[in-house]
Amino acid sequence: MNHPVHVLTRLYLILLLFTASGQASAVEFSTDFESISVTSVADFSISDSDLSATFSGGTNFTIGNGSLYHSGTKSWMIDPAGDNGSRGTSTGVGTITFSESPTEIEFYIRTQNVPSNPAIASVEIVDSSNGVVHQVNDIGSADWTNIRYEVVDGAAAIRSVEVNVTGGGMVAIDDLDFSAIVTSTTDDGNSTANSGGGTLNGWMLFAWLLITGISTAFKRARIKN
Ligand SMILES: [Ca+2]
Repeated sequence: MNHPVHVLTRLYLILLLFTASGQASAVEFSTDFESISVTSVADFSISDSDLSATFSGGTNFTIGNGSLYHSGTKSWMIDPAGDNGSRGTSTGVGTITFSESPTEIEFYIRTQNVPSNPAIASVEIVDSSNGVVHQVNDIGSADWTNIRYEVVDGAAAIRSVEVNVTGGGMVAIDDLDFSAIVTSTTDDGNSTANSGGGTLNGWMLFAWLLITGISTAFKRARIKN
């Protein structure tokens, strides 16, 4: 087993294992909420570019109030807690979860203008240890608020986005984009376009195995001689 040819065979097998492993790439998700219609409170998912997001606690349809659409004629809307007739019963909380943890997220949010009983809304971005990493409390009805958050290197991954609304009107979320690292497996030797750290880590592991393998071969050759 200490013949250099055997060492090279083992290194070749390690290389094969490496090339069959995943290729990490940054993927962009985008939705304008126009492609789906949910008229009473229900969970629904939207898919785009190998990613998906699940929206819980709200509705998504053409309600006929232009101030609740940042684009088109639909948005994701959450009612304050209680019975809201044909839209069903709301908890006053909307939650977004993701197929892959976002590295960056952006969307627009606005409350419904009800002068007699203004809606009050807040947004929390929650990380994998249930910590609130970003919070915006002053969501208003006068204009859209742009929410944007980027995970810095080494920080905990994003688990969810939570939207709370109280008062006399709805809160609407529209034009949501996020980025995430997706690992894809190729079995035909063709690598996918990638810019993620996974590939770099893979090559570093391979280089380390190559160096230690050659070192072992030399040591064994010296012992033999
Ligand atoms: Ca829209």
